[in-house]
Amino acid sequence: MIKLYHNDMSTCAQKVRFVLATKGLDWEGKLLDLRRGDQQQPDFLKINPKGLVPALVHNDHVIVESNVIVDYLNEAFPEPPLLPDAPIDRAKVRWWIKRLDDGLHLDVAALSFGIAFRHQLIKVKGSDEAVIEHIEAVPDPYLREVERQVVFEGTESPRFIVAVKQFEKLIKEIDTELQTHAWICGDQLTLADIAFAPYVTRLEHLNMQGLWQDRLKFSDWYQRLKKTEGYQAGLAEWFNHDFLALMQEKGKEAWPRVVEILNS
Ligand SMILES: N[C@@H](CCC(=O)N[C@@H](CS)C(=O)NCC(=O)O)C(=O)O
Repeated sequence: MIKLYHNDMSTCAQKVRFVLATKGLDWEGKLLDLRRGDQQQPDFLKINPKGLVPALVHNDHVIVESNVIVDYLNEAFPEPPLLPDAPIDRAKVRWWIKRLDDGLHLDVAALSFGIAFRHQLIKVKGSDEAVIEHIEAVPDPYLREVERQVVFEGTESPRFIVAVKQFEKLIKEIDTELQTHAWICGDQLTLADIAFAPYVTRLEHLNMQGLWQDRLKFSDWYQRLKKTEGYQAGLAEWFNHDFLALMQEKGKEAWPRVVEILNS
């Protein structure tokens, strides 16, 4: 039995659900409300001391870190393969995915909180003191620091500016790859495409699709990705419409500031 501790809109959980669906696996889910702080409760901290979703339990083994989880699923359930055959091509996939852990994941948190989730957190918690208490309780020091910076300073935060620039660069690089092959690492859909799908989706939800309006190969890749069964079952079916409405509204307000950053 596979059990997944997850959240409907978490990018890392979306990635894992995309893989589970692509492999046609049955799984049982435990949904955590991240604004309420379910991930900071003692029972969950026993599963993932970092207080982060997703966490996967398979045959009584706990596996955390979404990129480790998808690699594990690909090895434990080989069909269809989501890594290429040649070692050099597998290395390329891993290099792309590593970039998420090297910074892009925190960049998307900076964008999401800086534009939209800050408003949700302030509303749910009711006071600045309660927001600070929530942030101070985030066990992961890197995420805690990002939240601390962007929740109060929003799109003016230096951390937000870095994140916009990093995604502009990433989209250009993926578009360059796609000039010569259909998917990021060749002519086969791999874990690299799946890993980036939730991040591009988050940008779209935050009304930042202008970042790729002139990047035709990138736009085409994203449209093809969205049509896959894995995307539909792993992402689209879980979209939380309250979150989408908030992200759209706040994303539209923030777009002029994003353009200002891109032109600076
Ligand atoms: N490196 C981790 C990152 C996981 C992560 O940051 N999860 C977020 C949701 S996408 C979370 O649980 N956040 C909890 C919080 O904001 O307190 C992974 O790839 O699994």
